[in-house]
Amino acid sequence: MTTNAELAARFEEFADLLEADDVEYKPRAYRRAAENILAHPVPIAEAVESGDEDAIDDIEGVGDAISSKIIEYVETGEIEELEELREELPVDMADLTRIEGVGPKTVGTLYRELGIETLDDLEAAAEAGAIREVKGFGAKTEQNILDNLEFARTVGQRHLVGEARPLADDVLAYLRDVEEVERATVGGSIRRWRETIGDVDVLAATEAPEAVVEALLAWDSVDDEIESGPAKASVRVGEIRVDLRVVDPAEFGAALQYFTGSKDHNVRLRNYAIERGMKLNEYGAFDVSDLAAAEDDDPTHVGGGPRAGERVAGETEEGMYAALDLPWIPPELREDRGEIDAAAAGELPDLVEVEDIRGDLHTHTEWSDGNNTIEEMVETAADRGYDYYAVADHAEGPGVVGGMGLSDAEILEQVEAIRAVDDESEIRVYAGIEANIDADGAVDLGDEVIDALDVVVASPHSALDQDPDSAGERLVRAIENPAVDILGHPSGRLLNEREGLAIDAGALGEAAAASDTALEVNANPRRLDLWGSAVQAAIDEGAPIAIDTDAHRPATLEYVRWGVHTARRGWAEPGDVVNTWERSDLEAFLH
Ligand code: DGT
Ligand code: CA
Ligand code: CA
Ligand code: ZN
Repeated sequence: MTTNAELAARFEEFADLLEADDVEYKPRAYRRAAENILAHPVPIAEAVESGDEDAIDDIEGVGDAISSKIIEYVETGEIEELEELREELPVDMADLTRIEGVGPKTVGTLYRELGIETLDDLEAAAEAGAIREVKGFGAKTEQNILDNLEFARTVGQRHLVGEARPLADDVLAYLRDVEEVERATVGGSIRRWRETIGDVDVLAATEAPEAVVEALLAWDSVDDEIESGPAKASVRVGEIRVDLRVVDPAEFGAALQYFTGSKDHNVRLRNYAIERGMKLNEYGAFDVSDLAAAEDDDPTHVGGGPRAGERVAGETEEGMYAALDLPWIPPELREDRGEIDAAAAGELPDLVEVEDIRGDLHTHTEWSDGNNTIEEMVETAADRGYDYYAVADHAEGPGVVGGMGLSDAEILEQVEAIRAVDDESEIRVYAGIEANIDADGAVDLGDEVIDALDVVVASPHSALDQDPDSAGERLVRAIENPAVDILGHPSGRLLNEREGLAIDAGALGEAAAASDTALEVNANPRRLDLWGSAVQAAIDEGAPIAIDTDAHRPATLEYVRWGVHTARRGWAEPGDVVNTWERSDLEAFLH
C-alpha cells in the first residue's frame, strides 16, 4: 500500500517542478499538503481504498484538486500531470537543489537557458563561466555553486529520519500483520535515531523465513526489488532502501544487538566481551573461557565456528548485555561515546521521553510566517496535553524576509493578543518572540518589548557561513544577553542543504550554564539542531536544553518526537530539559 511518506514526496516533487516553471501559489499549497500528509497519523491510502473520500478532504490543506491526485496516485501509481512535468523538466532536482542558494526556480532557469540536468552539468557550466552570463545570475552565484558542489555530492545519499522513520513504521506495521512473523523491529541507524539514515534495517523473527521474505516482496509499497535470498531481502520504497533480515527466534536478540550498531559500539562491546572470556556475534553470546575443554566433550563445538562455545544468550537483547553483566543500553546511546563504561558503572542516564514534555517554547503563527492563528495553535497544544505553550513569531532583523518579521510595535500588539488567548485557554500561553542574532551577536529588541515578553528565543538566521571563531563569539554573546532565554537552532544548519555555523558545543554549553540560557534542540526534522554529540557536550558543561518544534502549523507540533530522540542521543535526562519542568520551575528559569 502507498505510504503517507511516499505521497508526501510526490507532492513535494510536484511543488518543486511547478516552482521551476514559475507557477505561483500552487507550490506552496502542495508543500503544505505534503507536510500534512506526512504528519497524518493513519495511512491515507486506506481511506482511498475504502472509498472514504471525506477522510481525505478532512486532511488540512487538502482540497478537491489535491485529493483527486491522491486517489489517482494510490489507484494507478502515477499522477499524470506530474509525469508530464517530469518530462518537461528532466533534471536531478534533489541533487541540484541540495546546493545552498539553488532552489527549484534556479534549476528551472538553468535548464531552460543552459540545458543543465545534473550536478556534473552544473559544475561544467560554472567552471566555463557560463552561469554568470545568464540573466539574474552573477559571478558570485557562480562561485557559490562551485564552493558548495562538494557538500551537495557527499550528502546526497542520506535520508532525513523524519522521512525514513514513518516508512520504517509502515514496514513494521505491515510485517507484524504477517502470520509467520513472531517479532519485527528496526535496527541500524534508524533504531539509534540518527538524524540522517543511509538505509532502513528491519529484523524479523520467524520459523518460516521464506514466507516472510516473500511477504515483504509482495508489499504494495515496494517499488523495486534490489536483491533477495532465503532469509533476507532488500527493496526500494520510493527513494529509500529497506534491508530485511529474517532470523530464528532463538537468535533474534543477538541479531538485533548486532544489526543495531553502531559499528563502533559493537567493536567496543565485543572487545569488552573478549576481556571477560565471552564472544558476541549475531547468533548469540558465547562463553569461550573454557572453549578447549568444551570442544573435547561436545562434537558440535568442533571447528570454532560462529556458534562455538557455550551459548549463554541470544533470544533477547537484554540477555546479550546481561551476559556481560551490563544493563540494556538504549539504542540512542550506542555511538561509542562512553555508554559501555557508564553501563558498567551503573551510571546510564535516565533518558527524557516524549511523555515528559510539558510544553513547546518555540512556535509560530500567521502573525509571522506560520500558517495558523494563535488560537488554533494553542488549541492543538492543549489537545496534546501540554501545560504551557509559547508563541514565538519572528521579529524583524537580519536573515528574516522583509515584512515577515514583527516590528517592536507589532510585537507589543501581539503580546496583547496572546494574553487574550491565554485568558480563555486552559493551558498557560506565554508571549514569546524569535529574535535574530546579527553577525556580531547582537539581538535587536527594545527594552519595552523585552519587559512585555515572557520568552525570548534568539536564533541565527544570517551570516551562517562565518568562520568558527566569529561564530563562537557571536553565539556566546547572544547566550550571555540577559534578555535571551533560549538559543534557537544554534548552528542554523539544514540537513542535506547547508552546513550552518561551525560550533563548539562545549563552549556554548559552558556559557549557557553560567548565564541560565537554554540551548535548543530544534525538532524540525530538517534541522535537528543541536544534535546528539553536541547536546552531550553541552549537558556535560551543565547547560539546560529546550526541545522545541518550531512548528508553523498544528500538525508539526508532532515534530517533538524527533527532538526528544535527538536529545536522547545527547544523553539528556528530564532534569536537563527545561520544558519537561513544572510550570513554576520553568517560570523561575524564564525570569
Ligand atoms: P546507515 O544505514 O548508514 O544510516 O547506518 P547503519 O548504522 O544503519 O549501518 P548499516 O545499514 O550499514 O548496517 C546496520 C548495522 O549492522 C550497523 O549499525 C552495525 C551492523 N554492521 C553492519 N556491517 C557491519 C560491520 O562490518 N561490522 C560490524 N561490527 N557491524 C556491522
Ligand atoms: Ca541502515
Ligand atoms: Ca543496511
Ligand atoms: Zn528560526
